[in-house]
Order: sequence, then C-alpha cells, then structure tokens
Amino acid sequence: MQSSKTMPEAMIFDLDGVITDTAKYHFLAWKRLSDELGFSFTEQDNERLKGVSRIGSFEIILEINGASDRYSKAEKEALADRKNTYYREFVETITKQDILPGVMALLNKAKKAGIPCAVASISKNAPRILERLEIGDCFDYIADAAAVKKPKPDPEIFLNCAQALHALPQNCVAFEDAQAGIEAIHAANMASVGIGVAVTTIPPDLALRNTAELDFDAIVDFYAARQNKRREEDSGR
Ligand code: B16
Ligand code: MG
Repeated sequence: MQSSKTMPEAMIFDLDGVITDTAKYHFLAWKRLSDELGFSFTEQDNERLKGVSRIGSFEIILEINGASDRYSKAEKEALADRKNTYYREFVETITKQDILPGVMALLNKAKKAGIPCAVASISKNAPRILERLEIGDCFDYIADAAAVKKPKPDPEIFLNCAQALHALPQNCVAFEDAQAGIEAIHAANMASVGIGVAVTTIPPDLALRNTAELDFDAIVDFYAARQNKRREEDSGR
C-alpha cells in the first residue's frame, strides 16, 4: 500500500504579483516617467507589462503611444534606468508586512515537507526586494535575472531554477500572476498555478483568484492528480 502522497520535486515562485505586490510600484514609476515624456499610460496598460522585462515594458509604452521609433537604443536604456530610479524609491519602503497572504504558510509547509523552493523573477531588483521582505532564507535558489538571456514567455528562467534544485521540470509546480509567466511555465513542461492571471489566452493548470487561496495540501493534491492523469495518458499511448 502506498501511504505517502506524490510530492512535487520543487516549487518555483515568481516574485512580483506572487510573493509581493510590486506591480503597483512598477505602475507608479512608469506613470511618472510617462507623464514626464507626455505619454499616456493607464493601469490597464500596466497589465501588459507584468512579467515583461524593463526594456520590453518601455517598448510597450512607446508602442501604445505610437512612439516606437522616437528614441535610440541608448536613449531608451537611459529612460528605463530613470524609471528604475523612481521604482527603487518605492522598493526601499517595502517591509515584511508586504508579503502577500498565504505565501509564508505555503513556504513553511513546503520546507517541512522537504520540497526545495526557488524564485524565478526576471526583476533585477529581486534580491533587494527579497532582502526588504526578509524572506530570502526561505528559498534554496534565486535565479539571477541579469543572467537570463530570454525573458518570459521563454521557459529559460524556470528551467534554470529546476536544474539548480536538481528537479525534473515535469515534476515541478510553478506559481505566476502574469500571462507571459504561465506560458513560460507550460513551455518548461511544469504544472502551473495562476494567481489572479488577468489575461487567460492560455489558462493556468490551477487558477486561483489571489494568494490567500494558496493551500499546501490542495496544491499537492492538484499536482498528484495531474501526475496520475499524465501517467494514464502515457500508458494509453
Ligand atoms: P525590473 P516578475 C517582473 O517581475 C515584473 O512583473 C515586470 O513588470 C518588470 O518589468 C520586470 O520584473 C523587470 O523588473 O525593472 O525590476 O528588473 O513578475 O518576473 O517577478
Ligand atoms: Mg509576476
């Protein structure tokens, strides 16, 4: 008789929108830059920036404003750097009170169950944010965003985390709030848990409204059911 549950080999977490809500600070910083440049930029536009790299985000704002050809590469980088200066001012106000509900309980239970955890954020500010949240010790690995060549929806950052944790991608569960992130998780052949994903062209395997709905046992059950289904499909082939 098999008494133990099928456990994921690793859990991989996006940062912005999953561990803490920095999207509002990204919005305010881009809005400040947009106002300075005379561009329109709304909270709805900001949804398109979630999970997208810094320079990729600025290119979306330029596209929205029909200004894609206005700046040279160096000018774009300088303006994106200016936005980052504004963003860093907000980052310095973050405290551990800003960890989203449900996250600490999940991490603690994963640790107790011996499941290694990683952070897969493409934010170059991730190490500082984790420091401000005093949560860095909860993770066995934090991907180096500066070393990631292909941003989400490419699976690179998730595969990098799985490799670092010595886990097979198909045996990992990954958590994301952005459509680009869900696509990256699926491309990595991992099970996806979506947290309030706004655009659902590719729905997550398990869709939650917010992090308060994160529940360790429910996630393990979801993972075990998914693995069983996969095994059945493989044996039926
Ligand atoms: P930075 P994640 C992403 O973080 C954000 O969702 C996205 O809006 C941001 O542009 C990107 O990080 C880059 O951030 O400018 O700090 O390097 O969702 O991958 O944790
Ligand atoms: Mg995110």
